[in-house]
Amino acid sequence: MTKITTKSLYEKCQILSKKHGFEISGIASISLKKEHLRYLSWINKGYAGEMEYLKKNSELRSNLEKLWPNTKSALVVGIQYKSNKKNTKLSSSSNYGKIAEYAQGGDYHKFIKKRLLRILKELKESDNSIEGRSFVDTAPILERDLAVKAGLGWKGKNSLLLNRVLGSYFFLGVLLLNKEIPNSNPFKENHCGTCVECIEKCPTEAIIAPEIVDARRCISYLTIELRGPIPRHLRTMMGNHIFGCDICQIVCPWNEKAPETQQNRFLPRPKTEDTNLEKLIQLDEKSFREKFQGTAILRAKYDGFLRNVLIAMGNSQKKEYLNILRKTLRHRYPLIRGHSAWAIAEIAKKENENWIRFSLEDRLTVEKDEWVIEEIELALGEISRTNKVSLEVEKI
Ligand code: B12
Ligand code: SF4
Ligand code: SF4
Repeated sequence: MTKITTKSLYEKCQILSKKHGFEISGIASISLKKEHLRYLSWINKGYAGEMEYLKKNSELRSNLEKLWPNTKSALVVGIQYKSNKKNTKLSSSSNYGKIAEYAQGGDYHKFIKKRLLRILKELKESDNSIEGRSFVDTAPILERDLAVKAGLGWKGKNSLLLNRVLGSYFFLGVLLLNKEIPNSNPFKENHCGTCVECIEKCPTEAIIAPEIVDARRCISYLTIELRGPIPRHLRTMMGNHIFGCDICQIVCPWNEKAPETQQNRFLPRPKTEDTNLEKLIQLDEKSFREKFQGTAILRAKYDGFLRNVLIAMGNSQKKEYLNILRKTLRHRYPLIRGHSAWAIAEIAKKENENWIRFSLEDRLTVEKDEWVIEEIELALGEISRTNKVSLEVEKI
């Protein structure tokens, strides 16, 4: 079989990327020394929180040859997932939880990986000495930095990769190849200009400087990656986000005219769309798995997802939820019991009814988990404090 020239390999990569549904693609050089130093400083400042996988093998990120010794270049691809379908229930009612756009359709990891492998297969048909390895989130790769080098766009102040046509609602994937391929021109401009919308509108002030996100404050991290309790000082800032967050993308002017995805797979699934909080909190583990099968939502795990739902219920301050929360106060998962106590206190702030306090005091006599006991005590403290304040206000 004749060997393909590097120039036509470059063109072939672009053509095949389009053919397999990737709207944007480019070839990047594989050295990321400057970006790696910044990455290390980000890790050392503790911004990764409990994402241990980001701390491991950090040296691989600067040198993709260490990740796969045959690496000579990287094909970087982007695929749009934005849907124009609006969930009208969400905008009109706080009975519903918000799921980030990327997670409302089918999971992207396997889908993108498969398509990258198809590209590889077709590249091999022109030259069977071509080898490759495909990655989507799965390896210690600085995908957005590689994407800048591949000319796909610039890193916005929210740290996401922005493209002038697609905005930021697209996924990235990387195919490492064992051939030297001419590099695309790296993207040099930064089109954020003086805009600071994402920084100003982030509800938890997680974007601490342009391009730097302290993940420990980011709702996406809190609702997806964090396994234990949500830090108390951040709970009220989370609103009704129950999986991920899109605020720093919604407010971005570059997303206003972004086109809709061409992939039906990424459109919201009817099952995922129904995010009625009262229904979600009553899911058992089996029905949770069935409802969200094939979506990224399973990553939060059952107790983590219900924890998020409880935060949204507490933030709704709806009295109707109190009965159900008394039940979840007895749930078999401590994480759910503890957050139920918090949600009860948030709602009880508005209600001056003794039975709410009694139900927490009652639970305190049987609870064995230390963290849950602390949450109940804090909830009781919060209720007496706010009720005292409201009684004093009444006297005035
Ligand atoms: C870990 C991770 C997260 C974490 C951390 C977020 C983050 N900003 O890194 C959490 C869970 C919070 C997260 C959230 C989201 N994520 Co995410 N995430 C990843 C993952 C797996 C690794 C990213 C990583 O390595 N982060 C580590 C830090 C160090 O990277 P960084 O921010 O680029 O760090 C730079 C800055 O700190 C900067 N820096 C440091 N010091 C200094 C100093 C100066 C002066 C300057 C200028 C810069 C600077 O340099 C560092 C290196 O470039 C990638 C996939 C991948 N392998 O790349 C997806 C990825 C970034 N996520 C993605 C998505 C879609 C999201 C969400 C939108 C999901 C959602 N809707 O909830 C949110 C967006 C939140 C946000 N604004 O970042 C997409 C982004 C696509 C795009 N268009 O950019 C990716 C690429 C996944 C994919 N394959 O498509 N994510
Ligand atoms: S995803 Fe939400 S919480 Fe995270 S940085 Fe963006 S706006 Fe802030
Ligand atoms: S909202 Fe403004 S500052 Fe933030 S990424 Fe978009 S253009 Fe850049």
